[in-house]
Amino acid sequence: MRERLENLQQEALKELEGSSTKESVLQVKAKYLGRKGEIASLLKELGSLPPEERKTAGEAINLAKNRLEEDIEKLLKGFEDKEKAEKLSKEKVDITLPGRTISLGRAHPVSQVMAQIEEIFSGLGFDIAEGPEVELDYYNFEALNLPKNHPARDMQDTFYINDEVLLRTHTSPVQIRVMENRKPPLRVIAPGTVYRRDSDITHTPMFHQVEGFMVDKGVTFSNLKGILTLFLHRLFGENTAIRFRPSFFPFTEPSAEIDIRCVICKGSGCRVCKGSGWLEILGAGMIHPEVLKAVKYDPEEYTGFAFGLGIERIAMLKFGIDDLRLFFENDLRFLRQF
Ligand code: 2U9
Repeated sequence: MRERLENLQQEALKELEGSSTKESVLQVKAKYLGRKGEIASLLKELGSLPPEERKTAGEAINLAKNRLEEDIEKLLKGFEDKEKAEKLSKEKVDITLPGRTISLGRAHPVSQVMAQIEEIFSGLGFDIAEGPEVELDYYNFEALNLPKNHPARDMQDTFYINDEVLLRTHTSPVQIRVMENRKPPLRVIAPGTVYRRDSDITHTPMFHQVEGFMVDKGVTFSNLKGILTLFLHRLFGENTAIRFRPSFFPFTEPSAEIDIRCVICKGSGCRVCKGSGWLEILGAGMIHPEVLKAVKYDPEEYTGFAFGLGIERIAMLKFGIDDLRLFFENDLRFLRQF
């Protein structure tokens, strides 16, 4: 037994010396120290020795086992340290390199104007409401006093998904949904993206609007004038001259268009205001009784005004931008200016 143990130890050491990889050391480990390995089978044979020899033989085997384990662990640790050192040297970073600068973004001019308009109306007690961009024909047209055969529903202007579903052409459907779900008094604005089949120098198929309305008992055209004058003064400056002109919209009666004195030429006439000295900024009017009926409000009890404006147009005037397409080209040289 002693001789076999010594041979086994020598053999194991020789095999370890010849092991140049972690895998081959692990193979040696399994061969000698594994559950069915050489040492284990020697230990099993202890039972067949005379009882007086068992103790010393057992101690010798355990001693050999421990030495072998130590040798193997030392070798394995060596391989692991080497692997780690190789990995670290590959991952070395040059801490003297300058760091990457964080480039700061900013809000798109359309978003900036939108935020400013929201702030003004929030200050006047208006809530902000949102709704789906893919809308039902009913909310986009029917409930707004635009029945199926109405000329203002011109098919050319609307992206239809099917007979009843479309991309909203204005944010008015948001306001219909609000009125369906809430009772007056109501003061709400609906900012958002809208879609029209229009594309030329002054029109893009997607643009942004803010619409708003106020409904209560006894709301009059004076309230409309007061709120919208205050709004335009806050947006364009207290000294901006404003005029109201009669107009027509199917969803308001009476209706008006509201102009401000041209911000470019201050009224003397230029290319932007087409020589008139005035810029059309807002559409508005008293909400049509048919619209109030559609949301089950009694037009004898409640009245209200509504208005709408295009954000890109306001942004162009505020920032002096002369080409609508610049908003949608994502050119950083343009966007960094605001
Ligand atoms: C409800 C009832 C009435 C919203 C209104 C306008 C007039 C208007 C245009 C301005 C430029 C749209 O972006 S634009 O092309 N809007 O002139 N909008 S009154 O009237 C409503 C809205 C909702 C329930």
